[in-house]
Amino acid sequence: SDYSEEPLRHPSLRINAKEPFNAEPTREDLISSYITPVDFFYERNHGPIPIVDDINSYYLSIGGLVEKPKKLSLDDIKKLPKYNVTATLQCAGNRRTAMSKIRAVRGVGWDVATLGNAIWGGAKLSDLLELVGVSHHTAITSLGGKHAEFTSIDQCPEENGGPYKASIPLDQATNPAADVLLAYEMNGEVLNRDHGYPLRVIVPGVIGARSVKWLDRIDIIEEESQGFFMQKDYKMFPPSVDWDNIDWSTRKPQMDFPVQCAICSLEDTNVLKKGEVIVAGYAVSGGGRGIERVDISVDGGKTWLEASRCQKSDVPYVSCDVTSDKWAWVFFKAVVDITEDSTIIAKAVDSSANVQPERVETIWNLRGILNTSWHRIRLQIAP
Ligand code: MTE
Ligand code: MO
Repeated sequence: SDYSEEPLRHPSLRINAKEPFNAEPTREDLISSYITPVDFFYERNHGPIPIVDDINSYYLSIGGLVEKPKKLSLDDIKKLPKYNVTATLQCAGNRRTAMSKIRAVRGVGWDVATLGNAIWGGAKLSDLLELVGVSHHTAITSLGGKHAEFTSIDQCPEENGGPYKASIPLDQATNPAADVLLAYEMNGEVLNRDHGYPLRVIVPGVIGARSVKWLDRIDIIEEESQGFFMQKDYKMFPPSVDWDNIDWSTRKPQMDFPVQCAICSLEDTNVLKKGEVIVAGYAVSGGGRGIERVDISVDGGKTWLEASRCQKSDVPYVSCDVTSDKWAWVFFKAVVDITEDSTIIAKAVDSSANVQPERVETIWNLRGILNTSWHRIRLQIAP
């Protein structure tokens, strides 16, 4: 694979793997604004970043089990109604490093910042599918299609050098309310190469792995995509399954993200003076479920207080209303008084009253995905 023409990246990103390039911002940078600047937005790649240098020869093909297959230029896609959707994209591997401390897992190590919140600008997939005769009333096409498969133009070793692929159910793909986007803008700017130029899919509320970058084609297919990342990766296994007894076919590809939160104003271990400490971070759930509550404990879980929550503010440390960005994270904040060595915990509850698992041991899985256990950090009082 050729990594000689990778884009320049912001020097403050923490690089977890160079080739392919995988990096996340610092905790502090992550919560410095509600809308994550493109420079601080994590990157998860499985191969070199493709180059599309002649946009006039770029076409998106839509085919498979449709009656009217089509090839569209970027201009054609831009003629469809444009939507701006604020959505948090989170890698299923977020917080993997902490899970790997229980028992080794396979995968790139990540701290708690493998996510970001952007304003994605583009066309709705539901509008595009109307153009090929697939509407929301036909959750199955006349030719028997039940899933929309996205294929990129990159090359991944896991796909034997072929392109990255993923699929979502047709019912979600054709539903305007699901807000699945073909995005050509990120935070009002042209989508950059790292994040999928010229066109990527954004599937709000779902693990990042389904939001295919550098989109080449969309196919309506009968079964879910048989690609590596759908069938042999990004599935949640129980702690009893290991590499010598794994049967990938027994589990479904992970789609919705469970409820998650992490403290970003502190590191996992801290030495501080006695006094006021700011406990702030993000909370987010999948499937469009909002965050109902964030609980903080400063005594290892004996007693709890409720943090204030905030959306839409560029000043994360000021309490404000949680408004209606249903696909986006909320920031939380609590100011606590620390007089002795402490374990601080944060845990969130979503709008369906889903809670986070207390201990990472109970959700350990061999690929180290979906570590949504209570986030605990250690605070030591400086002598
Ligand atoms: N799309 C392609 N074509 N190739 C990839 O390697 N990685 C996926 C997804 N889409 C990937 C991809 C994964 S696992 C994640 S978490 C997100 O893209 C990351 O998107 P980002 O790099 O823009 O943050
Ligand atoms: Mo990911």
